[in-house]
Amino acid sequence: MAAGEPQADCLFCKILAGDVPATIVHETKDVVAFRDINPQAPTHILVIPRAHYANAGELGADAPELAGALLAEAAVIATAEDIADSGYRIVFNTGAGAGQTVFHVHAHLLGGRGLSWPPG
Ligand code: D5M
Repeated sequence: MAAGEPQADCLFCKILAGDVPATIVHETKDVVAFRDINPQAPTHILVIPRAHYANAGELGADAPELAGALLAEAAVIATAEDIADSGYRIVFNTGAGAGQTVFHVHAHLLGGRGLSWPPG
């Protein structure tokens, strides 16, 4: 398997291909953002690279410029969604033990309510 190539059994690759519906809020040539189907905050958006990397560690190691682009777009979306001033959180669950269930790297962009620390 070549790094970054679409995976037939990947839910988010299917969303990118248009085979599974999603409410897309933002896209660039490298990054797509859509609303989480099970929102944990008034604004809960997933920001993903078009290229398939399993998790944040793989993305950072194999494609650091793309990792930077993803974070930059998350900030653009936070401003567009009007959650930047009140504060927002970007979360990469990495590994099943940390709650990752979809193994196509995604940033959870959460905002619109108070966010406590530490997370669960
Ligand atoms: O986050 C995976 C996230 O993906 C979880 O918050 C639900 C979301 N999800 C799952 N299926 C869909 C579809 N079809 N559209 C939008 N959002 C979806 P993780 O960090 O891997 O647990």
